[in-house]
Amino acid sequence: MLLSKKKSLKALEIMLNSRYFENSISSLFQKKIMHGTTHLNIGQEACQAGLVLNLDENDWIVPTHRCHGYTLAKGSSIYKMFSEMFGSSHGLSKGLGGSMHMSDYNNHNPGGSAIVGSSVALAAGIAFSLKKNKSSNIAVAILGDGAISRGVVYESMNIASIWALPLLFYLENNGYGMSSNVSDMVSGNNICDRAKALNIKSISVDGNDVEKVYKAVHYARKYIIEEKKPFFIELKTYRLNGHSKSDSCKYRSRAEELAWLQRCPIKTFEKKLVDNKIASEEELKYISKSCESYILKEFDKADDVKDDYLDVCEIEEYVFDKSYCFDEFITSNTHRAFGRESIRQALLEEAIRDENVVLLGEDIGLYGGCFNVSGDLYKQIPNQIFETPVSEESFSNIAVGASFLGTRSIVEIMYGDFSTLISDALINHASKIRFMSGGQFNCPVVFRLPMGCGTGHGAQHSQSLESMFINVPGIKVVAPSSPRKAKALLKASIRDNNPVAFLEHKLLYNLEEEVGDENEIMSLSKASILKKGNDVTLISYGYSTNVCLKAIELINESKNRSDVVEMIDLNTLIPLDKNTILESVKKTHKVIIVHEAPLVGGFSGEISATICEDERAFSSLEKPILRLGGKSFPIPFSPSLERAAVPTVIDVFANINKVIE
Ligand SMILES: Cc1ncc(C[n+]2csc(CCOP(=O)(O)OP(=O)(O)O)c2C)c(N)n1
Repeated sequence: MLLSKKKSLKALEIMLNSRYFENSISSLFQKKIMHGTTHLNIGQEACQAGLVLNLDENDWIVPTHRCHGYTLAKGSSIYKMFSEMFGSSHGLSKGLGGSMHMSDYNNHNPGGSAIVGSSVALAAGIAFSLKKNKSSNIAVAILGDGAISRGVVYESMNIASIWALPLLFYLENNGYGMSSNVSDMVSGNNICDRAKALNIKSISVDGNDVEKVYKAVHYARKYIIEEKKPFFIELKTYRLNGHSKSDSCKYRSRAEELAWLQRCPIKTFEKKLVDNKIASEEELKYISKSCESYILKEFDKADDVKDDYLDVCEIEEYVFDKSYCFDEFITSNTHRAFGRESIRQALLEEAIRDENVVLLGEDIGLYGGCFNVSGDLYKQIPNQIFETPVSEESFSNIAVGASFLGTRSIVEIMYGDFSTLISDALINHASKIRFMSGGQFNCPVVFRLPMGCGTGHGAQHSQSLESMFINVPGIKVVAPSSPRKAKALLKASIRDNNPVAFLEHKLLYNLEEEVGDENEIMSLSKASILKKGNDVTLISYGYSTNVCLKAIELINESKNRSDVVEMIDLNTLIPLDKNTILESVKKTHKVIIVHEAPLVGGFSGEISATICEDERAFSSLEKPILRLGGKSFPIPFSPSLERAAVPTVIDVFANINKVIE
């Protein structure tokens, strides 16, 4: 025997608790007492016990959708786990997460990711924070054999390797994805070769033998800490149940299932304990009985309060964290700066103010960033700048994972068009971790997204993609219109505890104006009235505000008046300052909304609905709302066509005239 009696019995207890918990979940689903779906890990318990027995309580794990056993083994309350399965407010995630998202901050577990493979990047983010904080702990990225086909897994393995992160890749090869056999889906015979190719040491181990698993993890953890490098373990195992509650397993034979049943990690370990005279059969029966009755007792406690749900009106609190407050401060102490400089100033000032602030992105070091925004920051804050490989999906999720330990990343995405590649981080993880964890985790990450056309970069480098984010609860969307606002709003975004999509129009970088000093900071919930007027309200955001301001100059000249147009610059799309819009509309009775993003599905639709839904604003309208937006074709390369793709000064001027006539 490799393990002492004490450790052996502890391993057995962990495995039995996991098995009894899963058995009761399975029967509750069969009796239709629980709703939704669940992924059981019956048969894979040795992987959980062998891992957790080696972990320090401050080591982190990021499980997958098949997360119960790890959550339980890491020390979470079984009563709270049952409660979470019921969706009750007593659950680990207050009933907001469910079977796949059992978060437990105190046990260093953010909960599983239901996006296969993404748990790996989140765990790499945690490992990144551990390393940055000079911690001696490790993170464990749990994944399945199905996940090994995801690109984000390789991106993360590569980053973990080049950054030497304290990360254990823990791959449970249970033979199948959902129904697909690993041999049909994964090329080559040896999964570990993939780690080897990325210069990560690896071993493959019998995942049904808890002692062998223990030994492998023991070695791996020591290696990660002493050699300061990641490690990869493949565990060969089998899930005895179907993929989820509704799987009849028609893709595998009963003979195969029976053969693996003979290798049940609990039964084989019990036999070994008896054969080696470590424990008697009576002793084992007693342990098994006490685990079973413990699980039942926890279930009964949860069952008593299973109908205690959060109220719908309480839920909002879990979407955005509102605890960090700062007062807006507009200074009279200003200096001239271009947009790229003002953003750089915000980055530097916030990084100096808070050592948790870090910058992540491609070529943001010596090169200075694609648009020379980071410039020579690499000299001023060398320990807070991290140049990444071209791996958007991974490093954006790394920023999310890092935020669980308090790191506040500002992620530079070279072109906002690559938002498509960070949508997993932003839409599936950053926006939801606070919610799915019942408020235990926040995600203070700013994604800087250079958007917009006018620079001749063609259709894949010129889009305005804000509509991708505004429809996702949990993301703030900020769109500055000028260098001064870019600085003050970026500072506020960095200090905010929520994920922010920060839309920087590329044409802002070359605008120059007076910019505030390090104390200036703007609220993330207030629009600005840039010009007071009486005849029409013009609403815009981002660079389009500048187009509108030029059109207003033309109107003022042609009418010889300066109070025709009331110009509202939104500053933030989410949250939206509805009040400023509605009050202005009630005064002017006419509205034009302008943006560069395509009109169809554009934010102007939301603003229009906001006005129409307010009885007083709607009834005060004297003309239909007029919307100007991008055309329904991709941004063309040809300069004149590029100009024609989005609203121009002349378009806005002509439409103001039309509306006020
Ligand atoms: C990105 C993504 N694609 C597809 C799915 C649907 N899905 C859920 S589990 C699963 C199989 C995962 O297999 P594996 O990684 O081996 O984990 P296991 O279920 O065997 O534990 C799939 C395809 C998903 N959740 N996420």
